[in-house]
Amino acid sequence: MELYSYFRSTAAYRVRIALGLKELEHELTPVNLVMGQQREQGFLAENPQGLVPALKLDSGEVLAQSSAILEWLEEAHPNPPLYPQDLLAKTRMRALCQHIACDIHPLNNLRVLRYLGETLDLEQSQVDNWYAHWIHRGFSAIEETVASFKAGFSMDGYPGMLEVFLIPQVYNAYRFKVDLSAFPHIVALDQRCQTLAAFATAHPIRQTDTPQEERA
Ligand SMILES: N[C@@H](CCC(=O)N[C@@H](CS)C(=O)NCC(=O)O)C(=O)O
Repeated sequence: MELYSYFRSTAAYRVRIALGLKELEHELTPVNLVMGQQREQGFLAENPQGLVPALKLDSGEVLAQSSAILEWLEEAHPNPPLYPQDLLAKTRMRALCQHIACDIHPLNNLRVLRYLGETLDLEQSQVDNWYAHWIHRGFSAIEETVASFKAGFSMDGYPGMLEVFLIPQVYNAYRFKVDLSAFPHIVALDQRCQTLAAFATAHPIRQTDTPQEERA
């Protein structure tokens, strides 16, 4: 498999983590979003949505949208499972994942922040406040669930789909210097995840396209 990725993309980071948790062999093809490679013909021919991630399967088919890719990975490669077996628990975890993917990430996406600054002419401090506001609103709805994991993870003894979605959003919150002191359980879960190979390998500071100055 070939994953079209960008080191800093939180949506691509999700898929990198899941590929690692499932120990699936793959190659990474960087798409430089700052240089606009996502809008070049070569990439658009693979993914007309012009966004990363995209996953090219061994059959040559290309899948778009991180949530759809993650559902495919879960069904095509069920071990280890990243959702609980119990239908109610599974649906609850899906709801938290969608909360991150649909109600936090799109509001704080780089193209939205750029539009606020460049088109609507907001000051940088206003854009930063926007970013922090949606992180605080979003993480407030998750903190209590994460507290219930105590020193563990969303699955029985290991991370599941919730961590796949949440940890990249935590990385991005740190990147934008959001104060996360109101979310001690999310911060602690992030620290536990970073000790695991799948998360450490997928981290934006360790990608082939990570610029030298941002490397670990
Ligand atoms: N809902 C999409 C979001 C993908 C997305 O927004 N990707 C960003 C990077 S995190 C991107 O490719 N941005 C390029 C652009 O906006 O031109 C997903 O989950 O895959």
